[in-house]
Amino acid sequence: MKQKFAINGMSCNHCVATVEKAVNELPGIQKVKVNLKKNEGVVKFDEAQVDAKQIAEKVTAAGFDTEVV
Ligand SMILES: [Cu+2]
Repeated sequence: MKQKFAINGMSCNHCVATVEKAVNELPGIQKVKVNLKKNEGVVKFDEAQVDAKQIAEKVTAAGFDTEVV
């Protein structure tokens, strides 16, 4: 499935890379696209392996406030 997340606190492409790398470490992630200007990320994933809550927790652990939108 595809899920959008609001991600706060990103200020540059390094932050984008940090978020994308962290999310990609989870199982079942198919695609991660983070948009710095919109402060959001769209993640495609296999819901049999991972869920939106786990993805949000991973982003938070990487240092950015996030919520499922
Ligand atoms: Cu940055």
